[in-house]
Amino acid sequence: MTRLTIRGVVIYQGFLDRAGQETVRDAIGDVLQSAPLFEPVTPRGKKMSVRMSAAGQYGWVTDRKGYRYEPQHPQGQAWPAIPNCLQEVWEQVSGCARPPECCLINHYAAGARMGLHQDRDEADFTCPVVSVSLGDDALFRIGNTTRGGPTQSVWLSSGDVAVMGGDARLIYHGIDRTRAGSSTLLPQGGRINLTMRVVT
Ligand code: MD6
Ligand code: FE
Repeated sequence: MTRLTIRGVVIYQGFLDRAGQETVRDAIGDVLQSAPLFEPVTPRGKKMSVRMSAAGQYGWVTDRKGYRYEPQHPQGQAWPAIPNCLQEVWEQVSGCARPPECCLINHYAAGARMGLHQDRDEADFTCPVVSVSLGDDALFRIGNTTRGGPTQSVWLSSGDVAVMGGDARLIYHGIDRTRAGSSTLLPQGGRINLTMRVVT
């Protein structure tokens, strides 16, 4: 495992070995059986290129009504619990005494991307956001705590964990592109990114 810090974002490359990645992949497969991926729409009505779902007490959703956390899937059911294997990752890297209340699931098919954004819909910024990457490699762009200015990019691979906390908690970041076919973890290909957060 290699640990690097870019602009305060701590990246553990190879945090999960193949068996650990398979455990998380299978647990998320179970979550998606009861909370299927959906196509989020921005408040301005633009379809996002990722599909989303969530686990935990809250899921992050977006539609014409805005960005927010909701205790239920758009179909009306409660979100499934956050799998233990992911809670363990949180305990190992977050340095936060509180457990995660949301594990957001982002699925990237070939060509999907995520524009530069801040994660700022949570009430308590003293807890970090912890991300786990599965499947295809993705080019992660890290900017500044205000919009604009220079950015730095790093490839995230399957099994990598990124922690955005402290002074980096509100940094702008996004995914420019993925490398289709770079991983054999997901049978249908693509990439899954899991981000755990304390919401309240
Ligand atoms: C992604 N990640 O890797 C998008 N947010 O697909 C995020 O938006 C993110 O990696 C907060 C903290 C870490 C992240
Ligand atoms: Fe984010």
